[in-house]
Amino acid sequence: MVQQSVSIIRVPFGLGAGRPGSENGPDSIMKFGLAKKLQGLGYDVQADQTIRLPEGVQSPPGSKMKHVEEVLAVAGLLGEAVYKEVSGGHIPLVLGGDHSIAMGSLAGLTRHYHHLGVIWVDAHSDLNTETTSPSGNMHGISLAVGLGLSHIKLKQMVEGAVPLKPENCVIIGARDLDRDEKALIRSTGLTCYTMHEIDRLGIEKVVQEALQIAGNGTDGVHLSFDIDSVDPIEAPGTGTPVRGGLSYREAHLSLELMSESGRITSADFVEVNPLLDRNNQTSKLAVELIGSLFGSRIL
Ligand code: NNH
Ligand code: MN
Ligand code: MN
Ligand code: MN
Repeated sequence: MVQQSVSIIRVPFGLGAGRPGSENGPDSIMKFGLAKKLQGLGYDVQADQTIRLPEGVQSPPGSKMKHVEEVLAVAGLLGEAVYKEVSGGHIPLVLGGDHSIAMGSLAGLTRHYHHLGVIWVDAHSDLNTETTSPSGNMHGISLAVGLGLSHIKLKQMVEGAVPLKPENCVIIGARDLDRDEKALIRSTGLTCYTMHEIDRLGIEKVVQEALQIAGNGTDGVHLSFDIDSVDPIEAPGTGTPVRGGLSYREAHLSLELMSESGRITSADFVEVNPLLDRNNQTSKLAVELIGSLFGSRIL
């Protein structure tokens, strides 16, 4: 991290996911000591703020994609908040909520960084569009929206936001991709390190390459970390667990390497679902992993 001041933004919003509970993620993560941890690592932690769905916003029933209006309203407010923090010199740390909120982060960030690189750590690629989505869940389209591949555009959320470039976007940890997402990965040329590449190359090489790609010619690098990237043995508290994920050590090493690189300028941590958790294991893991991103080390 280049800057020393972190702005925590809680987004207790879960309507982009197929099941309830991720709206309780931010408070649960905070409860397990995130602010203290960051302060202990030497960061100035700004008083945290909460982005809430405005009252009365409700999508009409019957459309294929669910809760579009709610997602857009939250993304607009989050985008403005992220823009304000990042342009004020703070590192935005966005706590979800489901992964649809990343649209808001990307909208706010790309207004500030015109050439933003993105590292998307996820069991999924979130590259569906309203045409291809098999579920109608908005959290499955957020990276596609970021890339300008959906009818929904970042600039609808924040004026001046620009689409991401596929050559600066990297997915890490994928193991559950829909048919059209696979086709899209091939045609857009964004880089996707599935669990297969992680097994073969090792997580260290994968993350080093990812940092190169996301950092190449960019003025900022955003990490969007979906906790379902981690194996469900370690992170059971999430809405769409997929076996065969990042081990506890691989997850930590990834974030330690990103921290060491000094290139990450903002982050989302999303999809922690306390209702599905065992003994708050997943919330506690999220606090630890964020610690690694901000410089926590064993020795
Ligand atoms: N690809 C599926 C969909 O579009 C699942 C997405 N679920 C996620 N993404 N949790 O990270 O609905
Ligand atoms: Mn996701
Ligand atoms: Mn520029
Ligand atoms: Mn996911």
